[in-house]
Amino acid sequence: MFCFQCEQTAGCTGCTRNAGVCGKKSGTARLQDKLTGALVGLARAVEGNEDQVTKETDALVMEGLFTTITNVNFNDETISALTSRIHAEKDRLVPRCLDCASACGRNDDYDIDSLWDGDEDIRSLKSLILFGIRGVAAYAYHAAVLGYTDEEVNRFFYKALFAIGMDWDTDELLPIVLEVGEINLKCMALLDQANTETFGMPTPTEVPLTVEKGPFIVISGHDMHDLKLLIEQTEGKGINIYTHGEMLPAHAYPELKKFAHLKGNFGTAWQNQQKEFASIPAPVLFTTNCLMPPKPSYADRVFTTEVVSYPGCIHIGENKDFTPVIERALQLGGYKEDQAFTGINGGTKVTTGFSHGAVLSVADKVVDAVKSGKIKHFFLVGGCDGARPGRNYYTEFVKKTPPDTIVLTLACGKYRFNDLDLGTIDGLPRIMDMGQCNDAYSAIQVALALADAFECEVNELPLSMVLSWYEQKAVCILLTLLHLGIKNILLGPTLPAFISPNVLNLLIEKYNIGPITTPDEDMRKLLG
Ligand code: FS2
Ligand code: SF4
Repeated sequence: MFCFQCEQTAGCTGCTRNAGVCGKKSGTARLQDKLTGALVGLARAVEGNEDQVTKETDALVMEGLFTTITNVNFNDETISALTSRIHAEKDRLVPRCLDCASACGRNDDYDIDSLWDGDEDIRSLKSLILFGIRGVAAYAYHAAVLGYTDEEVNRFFYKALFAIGMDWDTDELLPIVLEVGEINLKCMALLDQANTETFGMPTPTEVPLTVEKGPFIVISGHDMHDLKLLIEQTEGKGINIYTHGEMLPAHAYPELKKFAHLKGNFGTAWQNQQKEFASIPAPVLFTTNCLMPPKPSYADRVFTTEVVSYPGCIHIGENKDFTPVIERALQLGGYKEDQAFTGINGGTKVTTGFSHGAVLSVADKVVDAVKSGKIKHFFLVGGCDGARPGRNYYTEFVKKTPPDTIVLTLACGKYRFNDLDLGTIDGLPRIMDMGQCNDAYSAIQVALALADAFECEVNELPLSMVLSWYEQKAVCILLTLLHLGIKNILLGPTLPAFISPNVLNLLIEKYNIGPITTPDEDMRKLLG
């Protein structure tokens, strides 16, 4: 196997043995490569047959890309079945290829090994495209579930997949890399619209970390629609719902928070799940990544839905009947007494919901605080969490931010510091959680609004971005920031293995992107 798509890749170079660091087996990795090769084949078949593309074709591409994101699908059976569906769709588009006597190979699947074994700069650029569109596809998938799609986003998937299969050089691939960022901005806007029109504009909300006595279900991942369905199906059944990981921001949406049995948040970021789920008397439902291979101590309490799948775990299918999860919750019964859990810094509650709507509603206050010198600097400390040592950098960095600065955050990396009480500035909390990784859209909106208020470029604002990455959604978000021309981003805990030295130099020259160093040194540099 060869896989180097995530931050924890073996030796910071690539997972090559019998299994990846994430637990993905070599056979599964090969099937995921085949699936990706089939998607490139489908994109080839679409070329010239655009009028034959249907909603089902688009949905298949989104599902195929999303399935191969880190910590989503470990199930050979479902991956193979999906590949067969992609092949069947290709056969529908180019039926004559099947029985052609002199096959030209024009619509063949792509052999991903030729990418992994190819020139390192081409491999780097194509990896940025491939991993980036995997991230975009996840966001497009969540929006589509709520009935929101964007033709331009869908069309781009075929363009990008087609490019991956071509023998193109740096000059041809680089614009497509940046286009991934541009399209992702559109896609995050689409998902923001889908979430806010469906569930209302998030407002700042305090979320307790205590789990109350009685039956409960923990729901993880990013899919708000699944959460809504689970809340509705558990109403009046004496079962409480607790969010986990990236589901935490759900508490801030009016149409979700109105349910009294959506009680609080359980646990911290994804990499702690094997420890945190080991002894809870409740089932856990995964709607998306990040799923780790469940330990025997709790594997029979793990349920999956949508593209998430793990061999042996019960999967809730398209009918969305959560009865098996509900029955398990009632059978396990929950805690006998309330359990007071804390965040990793000892805090008993966290706050979320500082969406662009919430922050921009007090934009005057923010602008005044900057003008009067009460706020000297903004930091966006956001992104994914992970298991690699050194990620406590982000906790230390936030603790060292001066009292006249604001920390905006998003995604699961915030669990390193979101239970800290850093106080307020003129009533504005010093830590503002803007939501999930896709709510980077909110951070971008706020940055653009500030630039507008101060009549300057985003790069001229007293704003620094200190980002943490892990999986492929972070890749597309980073590409969006680069597409917007944002400079001086600090990235950690390590730089992606798939960025070759030449591509890195290019990013440094154009965007001055750099690795994190130490909290003290970076703070000095950023405030310097
Ligand atoms: Fe965190 Fe995992 Fe949000 Fe990522 S829970 S690393 O999927 O997309 O962030
Ligand atoms: Fe390794 Fe990450 Fe790929 Fe898993 S997803 S095999 S950990 S590089």
